[in-house]
Amino acid sequence: MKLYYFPSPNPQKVRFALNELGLECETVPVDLTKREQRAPEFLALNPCGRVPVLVDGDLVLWESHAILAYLGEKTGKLWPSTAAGRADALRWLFFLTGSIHPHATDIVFNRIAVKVAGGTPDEAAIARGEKALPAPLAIIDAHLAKNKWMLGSEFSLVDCDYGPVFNVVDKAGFSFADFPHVRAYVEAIRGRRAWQETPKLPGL
Ligand SMILES: N[C@@H](CCC(=O)N[C@@H](CS)C(=O)NCC(=O)O)C(=O)O
Repeated sequence: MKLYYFPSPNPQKVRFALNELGLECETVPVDLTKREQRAPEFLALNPCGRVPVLVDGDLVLWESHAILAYLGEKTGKLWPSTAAGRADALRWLFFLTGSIHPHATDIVFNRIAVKVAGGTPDEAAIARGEKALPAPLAIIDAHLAKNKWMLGSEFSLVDCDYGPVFNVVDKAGFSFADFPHVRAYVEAIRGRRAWQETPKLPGL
């Protein structure tokens, strides 16, 4: 397998998952600061011009959540074995996409990505993100009050999804003071060797 990678949250989800699963995978760097994601060869793999992209034989797959689901189905590890369990996993992946990512991105993009890639922070977007993120985070906090990991007592690929996002939201200065279970979860993610071995940008 090959993973087209930059050390930002969406590709980190996949690298973290590959590390947890112990799968061999070549990393192909795509430097977003040099706009390598817009190169014609890369756009031929992902017309959206975004990382991650996983290539496994004839399969060329983009969208981090599809890749996580694929790795779970392919290996049968860190992924539920029942239809109801898999639906639960997908529910949390969709929840991250639809209800958390837009607000997290407003904060993280404007506090971190613009510094890395060059640009001017949109302060109104940061304020919007800070206002909107607490509602979905409260749902996750209540869930984590009763569950050690996103799918219950066992670590799963869904945690490979949430971990990198909450890590960078924290690094972007969003306060988890009102979300103690999310706070503890971020520290538990950071304690995992597979996460420690996932490449990161300096200070993130
Ligand atoms: N929904 C996509 C989002 C991928 C994404 O936004 N990746 C960012 C890095 S974290 C990227 O490649 N940005 C480059 C760009 O938008 O030009 C996924 O989950 O894979």
